[in-house]
Amino acid sequence: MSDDSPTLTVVEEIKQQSAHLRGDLAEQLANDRPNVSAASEHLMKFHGIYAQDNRDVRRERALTKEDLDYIFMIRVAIPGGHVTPSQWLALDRIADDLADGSIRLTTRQAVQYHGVLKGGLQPLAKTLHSHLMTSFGACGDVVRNIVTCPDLLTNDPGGRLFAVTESLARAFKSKSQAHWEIFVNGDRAASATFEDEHAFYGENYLPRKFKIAIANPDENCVDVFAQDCGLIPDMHPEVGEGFNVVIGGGLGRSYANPETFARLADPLTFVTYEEVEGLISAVLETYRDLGDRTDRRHARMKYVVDSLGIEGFTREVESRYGRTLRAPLAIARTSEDNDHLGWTELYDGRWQIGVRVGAGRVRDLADSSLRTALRTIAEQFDVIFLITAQQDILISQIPAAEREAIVTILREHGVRLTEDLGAVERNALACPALPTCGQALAESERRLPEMVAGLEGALAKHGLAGQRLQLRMTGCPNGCARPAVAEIGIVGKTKSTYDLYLGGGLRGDRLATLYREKVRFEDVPEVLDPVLARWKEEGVEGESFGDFFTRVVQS
Ligand code: SRM
Ligand code: SF4
Repeated sequence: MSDDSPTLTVVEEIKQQSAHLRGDLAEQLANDRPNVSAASEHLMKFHGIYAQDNRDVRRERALTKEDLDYIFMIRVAIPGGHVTPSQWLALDRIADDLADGSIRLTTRQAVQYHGVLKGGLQPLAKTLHSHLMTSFGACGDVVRNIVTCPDLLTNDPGGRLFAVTESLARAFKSKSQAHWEIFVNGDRAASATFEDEHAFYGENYLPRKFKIAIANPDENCVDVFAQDCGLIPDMHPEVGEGFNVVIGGGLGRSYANPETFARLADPLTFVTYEEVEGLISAVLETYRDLGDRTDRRHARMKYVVDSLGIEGFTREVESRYGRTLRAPLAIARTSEDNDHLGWTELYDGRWQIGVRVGAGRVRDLADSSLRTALRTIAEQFDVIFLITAQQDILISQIPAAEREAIVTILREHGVRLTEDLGAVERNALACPALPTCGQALAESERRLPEMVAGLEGALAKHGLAGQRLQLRMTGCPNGCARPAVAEIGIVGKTKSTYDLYLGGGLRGDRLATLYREKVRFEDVPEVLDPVLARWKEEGVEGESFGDFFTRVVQS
């Protein structure tokens, strides 16, 4: 390497020297220690596993000079969030047998387990594998779980978009056999197809994660403009059915690095169904070649798009794609997002019920046993489960005659249905944050109910009870619950304070702006009070909070 070669990050070296994601993971898993080496921690992410520790006991353990309480988080990639009843039953059993008793639905339609011990990682991977699921590629510098609007999966007579979701997930899964060898089979013999493992990702994989979502053209429940690559189905007057492709979105920011920012995706091109995989390959190659491998905080594709501009980025994609990109169609302004909660009749006369899951945490509590209710439904009915990008669950393909029985099970287990939900509660999102997330600066999921109650109280005070108000809360500016595009985004700054972002919108096509810094958790409703009062007084009929804030307060 010449002297002026850029210094690559440590993670780049670890990837390169890992023999396609193997490293010394097998030895690390086999030893008696409760944790793994730092290099293995990085490699494990590609296998969908995060090394964590229970942060609630960090301090007391430090005082008594005990080791950290090491635990692992495993994320299961579930393309489109589509789960069969037998898969759900397997996921349910894992929660008790190997994790902390909960199934955590994520904002990208995946499932996470928390509190897994090192000895449980291989059994967990084996169980997933035997039910045709995997955590491989759910994290790491690869294409992440493909998100798809549930309506495109269950309300589509041809099942074409389900096929696209699955084929993109397959096409961009790393070909490395490492996960099979180390976690599933336990057999460390070198793969017979070692050469093939270089396919597509090469030795260094991508500079960072890459996110794809397929949106409903009529609404934006998947937050398509927050993705590295978004696909919006449309009909081209000359080439027929296909997708408008938007690229370069991403919401993460870092307080320590002012060069980081949230960005909405730009339109790139229109492709047919047959062309979509080739086009995404060219985009990924462009990113693979041009992404910043010297600073992981500045390595997402949005920074490449931003620095080249959309024209420059287009030329780079064209040179790898081997042809000129077709111009994108004008993207219709979608209506507000659909949370898919409550009952929907499907095209074939069957039904779907969407059930709210507070912060995506499926578990049994004293007053509501959602986990048991879903398990009972999975045992008794031939339905499909769909995890949404709002951390909720849909029970789909229900014959009309079984609707009542399913509602009875939900009610008997104390599950609150759509009609029981408060207006803020219904759509509020929160990331896991403490005690598991190593990056959390403040609480999120655990204090969401208090924040919801505070905001519902503030709405009621102004005679706005029942008005929709979209709240998203995170424990740090990485933005895992997508607060950067929310009407109200509450973002952890210090242990007890949050930055308030206002004015995103229900169509997900506008970034929220910083309204107040370092607000104490308890003070959030009070700080919002004057803006809510103005919304009541000056808002026009039917105007959402985000639209009002942008039109009146921010201007
Ligand atoms: Fe995220 C890192 C949880 C969706 C931006 N995210 C993390 C980690 C793994 C923390 C870590 O690096 O140590 C969190 C695990 C905590 C825990 O204890 O479980 C975590 N992210 C989540 C989930 C579970 C939040 C949720 O409430 O559901 C979501 C899992 C998605 C999935 O199934 O794949 C999740 N994360 C998102 C999203 C939203 C999205 O993708 O639609 C974003 C913003 C969009 C984006 O990527 O720009 C997001 N997560 C981040 C970032 C910032 C990345 C960046 O560009 O700087 C990090 C930090 C990082 O990667 O270094 C991060
Ligand atoms: Fe952790 Fe921050 Fe993501 Fe919340 S937003 S899960 S605190 S990384």
